[in-house]
Amino acid sequence: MPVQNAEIAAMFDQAAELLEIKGENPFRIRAYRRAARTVENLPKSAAAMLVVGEKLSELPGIGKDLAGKIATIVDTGKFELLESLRRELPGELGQMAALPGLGPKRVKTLADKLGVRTLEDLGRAARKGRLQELRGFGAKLEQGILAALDKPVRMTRFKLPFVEAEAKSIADWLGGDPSCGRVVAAGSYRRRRDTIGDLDMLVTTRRGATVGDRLTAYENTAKVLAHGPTWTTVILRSGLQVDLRVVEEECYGAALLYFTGSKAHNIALRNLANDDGWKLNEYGLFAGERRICGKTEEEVYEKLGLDFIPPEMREDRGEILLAKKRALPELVSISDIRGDLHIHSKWSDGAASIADMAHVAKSRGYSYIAMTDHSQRVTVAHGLGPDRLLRQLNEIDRLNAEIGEFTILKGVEVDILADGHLDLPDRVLSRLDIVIASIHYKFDLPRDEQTERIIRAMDNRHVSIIAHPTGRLIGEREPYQIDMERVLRPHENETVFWRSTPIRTGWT
Ligand code: DGT
Ligand code: CA
Ligand code: CA
Repeated sequence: MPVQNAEIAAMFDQAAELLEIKGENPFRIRAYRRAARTVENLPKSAAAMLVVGEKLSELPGIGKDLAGKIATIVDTGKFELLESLRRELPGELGQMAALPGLGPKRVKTLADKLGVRTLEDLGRAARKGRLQELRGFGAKLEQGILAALDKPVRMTRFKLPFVEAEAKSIADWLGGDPSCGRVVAAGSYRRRRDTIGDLDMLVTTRRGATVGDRLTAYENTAKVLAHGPTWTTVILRSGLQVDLRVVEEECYGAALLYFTGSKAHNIALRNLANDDGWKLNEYGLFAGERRICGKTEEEVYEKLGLDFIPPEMREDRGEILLAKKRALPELVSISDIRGDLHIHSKWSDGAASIADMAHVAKSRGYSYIAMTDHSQRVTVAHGLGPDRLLRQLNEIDRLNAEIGEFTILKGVEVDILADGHLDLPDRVLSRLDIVIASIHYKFDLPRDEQTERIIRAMDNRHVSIIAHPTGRLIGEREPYQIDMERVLRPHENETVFWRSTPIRTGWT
């Protein structure tokens, strides 16, 4: 099993973090982070690209040097720089940098000034009040760190796209066994939750043990926790646990239903079955000893008097009642998406030109995109001030005149300043079709102030959308404190909370 893109990206990210703790050149640090994002988002594995001779050095943010490093990682599974950084900076500095309020810079200060190297050192120093004596730390930060250290160790969950890559390659590998029938990933993965605790794979065959053997022999399997004729559990190199269940073909539907979950949905279905004097389990739906059905999920839902419930809705949050009333809503699917209203280009921190993005969007069948580069306050993203933004509008006019049957809307992602004012004057905002307002700093304001800040931004009549309204980064950053009910409540004298002028789409 070749090294996966996510592993390469993680190595680059960890190296960047340790380089930052060492106080190395910020350009070098940024280069590793940028390369990590590029590798993470590649449509195919870097290892596979190297095999067919595709040049990694032509990817955005990856020059000859980094391409060489990726090739070595793919060859050896090792990143020499990261290993030497780990030797140089032992302890738990990386984990520390991930704590709220701390980052590589502060961790460096802690290591230099207080000799803190482990989480335990950190807790000790914080309890003695040593942190708040340091410049730029303060009592509040110290409290925050103590609170974070106090929390029970959070179980690591994995992001959906990451698990998707793992699931596909496991399915390919298991499918190589001639006795293997269907291979499907169930559990929270099939319900498309944003994070996944472990991956539940279901396989149909009469020779379960050999498929289980094959999983234990998978190149990415790091540890075998359990292995029997119908159930195998392993841990992958990435740390992801995989539960493999083997069932016979005639139980496929009932088993898939059971292992897709959620647990709450299963319990509700089982109760429905009980109401009819039946029994539902992972082998089928039974009346006494007699099997009523179980080969497909559809049959089971039908016998229970329900419409088929898509996995994404199986959370016992009202879907069963709706299915009984034949009133389930239709889910939004990719083909429903007509455009994208939040796009960055090379003008700020995007990777492509406006023309390239418009053409790709058009080729995907979209009717429109809105260009929404950052405003000037976000200097790291090379944000746009009034002059550059107005120049961008000319470029958009030119492109719209050429492209035909497609509209590039003029927009911006304007920063909400600390007091709720916006980072661009009204005279500029009034020239745009769409204005996204969002917060990129001062995430730690008290709830009331943060809510006021956003509401004030919404009161600007040019603002059409508040982007990432909680600031949460899945698995990386907690949401900021905000009273969402209040943000969503219609303003007095207002019938709807949509506070902008309608979008002018140009062709309608
Ligand atoms: P995760 O892994 O934490 O993201 O969430 P799930 O939903 O994948 O949970 P997991 O892996 O523990 O179990 C997979 C499915 O198996 C779950 O969605 C429903 C079913 N299941 C597990 N335990 C029970 C149980 O105690 N009762 C019932 N009825 N179903 C269960
Ligand atoms: Ca699971
Ligand atoms: Ca599981």
